[in-house]
Amino acid sequence: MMRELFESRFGSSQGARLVTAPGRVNLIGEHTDYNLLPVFPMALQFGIRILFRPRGDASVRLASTAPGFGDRSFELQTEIQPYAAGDWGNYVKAAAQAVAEHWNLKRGMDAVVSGDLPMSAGLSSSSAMVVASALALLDVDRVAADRIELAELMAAAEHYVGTHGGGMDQAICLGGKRGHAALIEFAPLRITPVAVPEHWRFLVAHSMVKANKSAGAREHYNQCVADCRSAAAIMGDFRTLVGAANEEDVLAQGQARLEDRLFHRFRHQVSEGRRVYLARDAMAAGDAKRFGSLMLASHRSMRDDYLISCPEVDQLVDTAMTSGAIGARMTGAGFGGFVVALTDAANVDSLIRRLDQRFYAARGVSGVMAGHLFQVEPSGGAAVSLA
Ligand code: NG1
Repeated sequence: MMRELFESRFGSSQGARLVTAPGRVNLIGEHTDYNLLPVFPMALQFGIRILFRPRGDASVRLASTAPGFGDRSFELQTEIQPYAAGDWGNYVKAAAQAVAEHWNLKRGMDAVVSGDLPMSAGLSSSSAMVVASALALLDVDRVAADRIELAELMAAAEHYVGTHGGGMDQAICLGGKRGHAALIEFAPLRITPVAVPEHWRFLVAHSMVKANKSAGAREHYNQCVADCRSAAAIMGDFRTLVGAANEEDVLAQGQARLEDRLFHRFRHQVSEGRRVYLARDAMAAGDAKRFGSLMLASHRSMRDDYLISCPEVDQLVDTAMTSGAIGARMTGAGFGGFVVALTDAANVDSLIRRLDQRFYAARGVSGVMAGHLFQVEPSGGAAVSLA
């Protein structure tokens, strides 16, 4: 399908190359990355693929296999004007502008973009697109970029689309390791793989509420970032506070000094930052029960303190728990999107069946058939290969 589309638009695909960039599921540590607090995601077996062939000039010509994603074309340069907000081509432009500026790249490409990742659902389709585009353009000019440097650059580059996000998605997309989750810490960026125990299984289930980050959810997201900046201006660096010996003292000080809304934002940050390290330890020790209870505590914190959940997501988390999950929580930016649930190999089929019966059947769909409910596997990071 990609090759046919390529040939119909751009002629022969001989010598074309393929870049694959995975989406991710964040296991714990939500909305913490933009405060430079740690996160704990894993790369997925699904993602974005770009079939590309270098051009002799600076044009970037794009086609997509996704219905409704029309062709796009622009020139590679250090100041690229964005398309209208929400346009898919902006994710390619975001990467193009950054790599053109940083590595002084001047050669464009013909490219077909394809993906098997649900969009706008908290599985990071956007960053997979940005990272894939950057790797393709770097490959065109045979630049071998350092992955940590590229992850940091792409995190900043994605602000081009209007979301003031942190650096989790680009880091795990570039630094994922098969069979592993990763503890990601920031400033400086560090990616530490942690093996997922062999019998642990993660499922993702969509709430059927679309979290459209290019529209209304973007303002909510940016508001969270702005609130944290305000809280940090009063309380100081969150990293120091998460590392402080006595969490209760830190929270009592926060309560005394912050107005109510900021205090709730602050409490989520401080407690979530700690939970990430505790969850890393639980996974390293193979303690699924502990990991699951940290996931649940994270969900409550997002629901009650950070106010980024919604009734459908809460119901899905509850349904997962009453259907045999060891832990469950919303994952990603929130305001809808996916829930991630932990179970073990012996129970994965019954959890899928029950979620289908108890959550999706009531909404008139089969979660599995509709692509709302599936198992995710810890996968490797983005790569370029011969097509
Ligand atoms: P998703 O779930 O892909 O919208 C966003 C941010 C992350 C992080 C999470 C919440 C971007 C590109 N991604 O991810 O940095 O803050 O929300 O934990 O903005």
